[in-house]
Amino acid sequence: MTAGASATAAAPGRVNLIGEHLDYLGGRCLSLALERRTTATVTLRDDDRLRVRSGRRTWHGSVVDLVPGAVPGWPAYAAGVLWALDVRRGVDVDIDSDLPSGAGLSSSAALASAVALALDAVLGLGLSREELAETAYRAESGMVGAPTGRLDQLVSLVADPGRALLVDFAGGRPTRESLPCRPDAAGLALLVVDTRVSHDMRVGGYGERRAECEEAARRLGVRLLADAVALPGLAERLAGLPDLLARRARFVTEEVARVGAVAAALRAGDWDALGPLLDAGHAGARDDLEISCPELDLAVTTARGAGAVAARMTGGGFGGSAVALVPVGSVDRVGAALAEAFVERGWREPHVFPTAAGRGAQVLRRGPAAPPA
Ligand code: GAF
Repeated sequence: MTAGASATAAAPGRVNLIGEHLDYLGGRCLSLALERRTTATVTLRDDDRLRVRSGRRTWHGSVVDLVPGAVPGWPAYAAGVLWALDVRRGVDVDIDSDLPSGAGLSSSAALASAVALALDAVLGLGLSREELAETAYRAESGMVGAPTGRLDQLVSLVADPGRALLVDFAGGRPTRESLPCRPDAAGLALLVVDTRVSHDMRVGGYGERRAECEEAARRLGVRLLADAVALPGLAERLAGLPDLLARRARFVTEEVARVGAVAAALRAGDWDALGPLLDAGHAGARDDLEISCPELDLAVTTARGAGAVAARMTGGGFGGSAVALVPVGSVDRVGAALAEAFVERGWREPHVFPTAAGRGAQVLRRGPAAPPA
């Protein structure tokens, strides 16, 4: 490939309807891609330099010096893709996004997925969507050091518009089923409520929860904690665990059941069934897995109180966003109630926006470099 050749790809963020933290625990997750996305243009250079630019922020380095932990901040997600693919020629990566970052909407997976797809297009690597998702995952876990599961990258790369994705992480390789997800056809809007409390997956709570769940699995004698649902006498076994581990395990085993029920409701187009299921999912995330925060709790109770038929926190937690299914005629009321409730507590107004189930990543353009904006 000659220097100057370039490709542009766009990859969406995601929200999870249910199945939180189950991707690394061998369970099923039910997610949909957002309409908001990150765009990456990758342009080949004739040296070994790597330049990553987003708006006015630029990072420079060399592709031959890439080692885990070497690149600070957001450019590491782009650099990580080159590292994961062992690309040794220099590139310019130009990033643009309308996806809020640090909002639990997997902006980092969208960034890595967009770079992976654009790089695949410009270098003609011919990788499958699954291989690209694995590449983006390795960029995030290996290069950046975020102890995440494999859900976000897969959703970003394979989602279909108007469909939710039920991904099963039970075997070595995730399998998936696409389910109808058209709340608009039932007169409902899907709102994302970004609390603007940001959490970094690389530090703190997320990794701690992962370690606790792995310890609970070990003590229960199962390989992955989601497998505990099949244990005979589960309630007694949970009672024999230290309280904290019992609560983590209870969340996981109950969440496994909720995923099945929410998937069945989507297949049947029964949106009303989601109310109690998402309520229980949020309560479990708050009380047992302890990944919620006061802002997420307020977002959920306020949205429900103002007319949402279902609401819960979504994503890794400790900040980030909630999702709410709201009758179209109540969207303004729910938005106003959220703003008022947050301001009343002296918090910043949440950022609320509607979304449909969006399309997975796409190559938007291939060819010579686009002229500078
Ligand atoms: C984050 C992680 F990156 C995912 O792998 C997943 O565990 C999610 O939190 C929680 O469901 O987005």
